[in-house]
Amino acid sequence: MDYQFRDIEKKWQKFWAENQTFKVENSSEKPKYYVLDMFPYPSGAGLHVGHPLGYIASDIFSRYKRLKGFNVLHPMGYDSFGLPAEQYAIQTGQHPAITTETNINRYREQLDNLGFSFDWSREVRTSDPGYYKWTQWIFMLLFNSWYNLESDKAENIEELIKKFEKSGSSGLRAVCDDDVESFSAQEWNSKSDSEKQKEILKYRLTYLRESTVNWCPALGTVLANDEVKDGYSERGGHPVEQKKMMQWSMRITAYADRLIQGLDHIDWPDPLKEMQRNWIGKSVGALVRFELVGDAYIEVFTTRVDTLYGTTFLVLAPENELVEGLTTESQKQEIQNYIAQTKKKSELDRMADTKTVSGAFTGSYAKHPISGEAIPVWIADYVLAGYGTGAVMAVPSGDQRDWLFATKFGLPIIAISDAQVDLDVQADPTKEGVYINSGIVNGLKYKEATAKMIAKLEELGAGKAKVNFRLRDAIFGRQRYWGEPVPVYFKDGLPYLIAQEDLPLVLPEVDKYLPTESGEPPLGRAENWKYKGELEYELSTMPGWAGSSWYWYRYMASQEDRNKDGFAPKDAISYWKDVDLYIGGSEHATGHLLYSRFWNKFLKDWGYVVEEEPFKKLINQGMIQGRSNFVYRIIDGDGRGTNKFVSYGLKSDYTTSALHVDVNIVQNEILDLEKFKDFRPEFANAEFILENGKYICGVEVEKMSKSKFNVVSPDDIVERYGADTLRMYEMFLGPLEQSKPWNTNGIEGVFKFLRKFWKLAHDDDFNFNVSDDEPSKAEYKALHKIIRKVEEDIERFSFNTSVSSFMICVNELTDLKCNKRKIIQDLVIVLAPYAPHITEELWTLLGNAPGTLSVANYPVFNPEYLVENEFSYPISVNGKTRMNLNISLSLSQAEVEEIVLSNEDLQKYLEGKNPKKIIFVKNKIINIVI
Ligand code: ANZ
Repeated sequence: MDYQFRDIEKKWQKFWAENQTFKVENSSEKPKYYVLDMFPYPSGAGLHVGHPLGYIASDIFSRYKRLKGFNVLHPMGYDSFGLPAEQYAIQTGQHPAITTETNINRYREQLDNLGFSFDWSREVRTSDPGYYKWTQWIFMLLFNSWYNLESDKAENIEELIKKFEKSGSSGLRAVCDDDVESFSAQEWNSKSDSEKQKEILKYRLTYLRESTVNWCPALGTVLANDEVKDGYSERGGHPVEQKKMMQWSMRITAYADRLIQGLDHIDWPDPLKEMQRNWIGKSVGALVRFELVGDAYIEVFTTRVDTLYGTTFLVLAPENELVEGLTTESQKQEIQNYIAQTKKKSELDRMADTKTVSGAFTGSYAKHPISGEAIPVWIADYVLAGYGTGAVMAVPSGDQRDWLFATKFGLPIIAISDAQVDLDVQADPTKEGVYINSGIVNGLKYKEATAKMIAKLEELGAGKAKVNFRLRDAIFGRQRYWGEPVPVYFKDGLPYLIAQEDLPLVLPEVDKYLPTESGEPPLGRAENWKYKGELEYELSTMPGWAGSSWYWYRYMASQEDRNKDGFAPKDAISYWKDVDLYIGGSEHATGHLLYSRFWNKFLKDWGYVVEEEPFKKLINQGMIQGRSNFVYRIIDGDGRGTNKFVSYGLKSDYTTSALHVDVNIVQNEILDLEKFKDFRPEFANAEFILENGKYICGVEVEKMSKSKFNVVSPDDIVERYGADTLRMYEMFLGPLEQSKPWNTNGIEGVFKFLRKFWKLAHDDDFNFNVSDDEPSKAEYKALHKIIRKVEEDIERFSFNTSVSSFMICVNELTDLKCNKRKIIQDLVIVLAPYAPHITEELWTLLGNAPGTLSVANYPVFNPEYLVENEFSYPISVNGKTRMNLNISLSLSQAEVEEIVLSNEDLQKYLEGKNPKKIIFVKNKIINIVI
């Protein structure tokens, strides 16, 4: 039989599903390996060819690991709470659960078509009450926890209460709100219950507090910082404003240091780690107090306490509480005007603007803590209310914005470094010079000056060392319907947890998915929805990141013991421990990937999980961009579109406007005119100016999106060429991490390769035909080359390079007319991770039991088949070994040099230079001197 991919693929997909081939156990003699994909939000549009890229890579890796003798957990599920289903519900009235179910079914069908080896029995859906029961449970655990800086971990809130009862707040080192009280045990014990609750709330790891939030009126909800881009919502592009609201927050800042430290122990892409480091933004500096009249003072956070003598004014954020009291009568109007003006700007605008400064003088002065000089106090919007103390000591000779400000308002500028000759240019005393005009630190260098200044401030009680983080506590509430209800009710205005037995707190039915008339979230519409029939529930729901911050643990529970011990069975957690390989998009760098690490550390503190970091290795797959096609409509003299189109090569003779055309009716840039007329019926009678009888379309690379008509569905490709071809082709497009445009033009090549592979084991009449003869040396060589190559490639996640090697191998074997069982059987195993269907079919044709291919043994590479004419040379550049290359011993020095110098991986070490000399010792070493 010829290669009947449709029948073969359907047959095996059915077999795998019926036999639960990829169902995995939570215990095994084999070592464990956990491969995780970022689970999708099931959108209405279904999958396009870009979505499965990461899934294909992770599936290849999972299948490969099974062949290598690992017990592999490779699950899939759905992040199924979210805005689109809710927006659709608002428009149509259809319950988001129904939309979600439909979309999930479509996703599942599409995923099944691609032959993934997921253990579907472990599927999770974040919107399923059986799942979100545990999301709510984790929320409750956070509510019942506080962060003890002494033990550097989260602890039971009961322990804190015991401490209060025994010794009050003295000696306590906790992460908490700024406004916590100090009290003795006696004072604590005499507080009323609600007074106690109020105080404890300031310590809980999830708490309710008035905070400034990103409010998006058009979406009717609060957005997280990473969901806002340049003052607009990432979804939908609606304006976002700053608003104060009572909000649930998560004290992620308690984990700031551990989140930074943990990055050193995980194998993630460096740019991604750097993004997290910047987002957390650790700053080592000091707090310094500038006294005002009476007991009052302004406290600033500075990373440059060494520049204290260069301080010529203080600047407060316009929102700083001290502003009102500091403003003198004569400055009142000016300050009010300025505050009104800054209200319009978002925090992002304020941070982004480094060129212009504006501000106003309060009329008051503060006292320099060491020199005692009077320092004027200003307000300006370049100082942010939510960072540090919301106040800065301005050092115009050290900081660019302070300098701009001083210049604009005629404030003094004091040089503080002897290297600072020209005051227009900020000299950096950390790098050069010694201090001048700086009292106690004159003549010192940066390090000593910083230490001396802090010591002096401590002595005076006017300051201390302080580490600050840019990271803020994470807002944990949305005024929307389609999310997890927060398991909290209110009594006397204070929040309390519902009882654990009452979990899950199920989403109530509502008549509409909109806020109530009085502006309450949609849950406010639910009728008779009260705790114990009388107490008000919290009406906001959890944010999108709640359900995805722990889902990889839920997969550890096999279907049978889903609710054995809690969110996942203890023995399963101690067996699977963490995710060995996580593949997903880089857009989650500071959202999902940070929140997940936070919850993981928290669960670890409680002993519910065993590893400090959840994802050992992470790879970001690149985006598959769309390849858009265009037709060119001729514009007449009045600028109006005519009913005429000109082919790409002739368009320069006309004025034209480019229109997107559905890429599915274009092949090799040639437009199918009949289909075009169906696609745009308004042009059914259009005239086409052709070149060589054809209409050629223009091409551009853009984001893949419906509106650009460049979406390629995997279903169409699978229908035409099969899933095995699609899988290999997606890998063939280029390195996994790189973004690349989709281009169907090369897919035939991959399809032909698979046919050729099929043909190896079949005669000219397509009868299955393999020989039991002993293979020749050349045949063994071809096989062992590919065994080694694929192993090396997969181990370093270089999937694209394997595909071309497979092609070379099959060509070699075809030339050798090889149909030897021993060769084909091993080749089938090596190719199985990439093309699982065709290989399963051949595996059974070879006489093996159906379904056993997935647990076959990966063939062992035997270097003897390659030795006689190859040597693995260590390649050095300027004496430093950079890599090993296998090179035939029969080649001349010139040929060897050519191979070495054209090696892609070596280029970065050559730094674009022409080698001065190449030292070549046959059978030993190659050293390149640059
Ligand atoms: C004096 C100084 C002198 C500063 C100098 C810098 C250079 P990072 O590294 O981001 O933590 N700052 C403090 N709080 C601020 C706020 N709420 N809004 C805007 N700026 C603020 O930066 C800390 C530095 O940023 C602090 O050190 C402070 O200015 C400023 F030559 O103090 B510096």
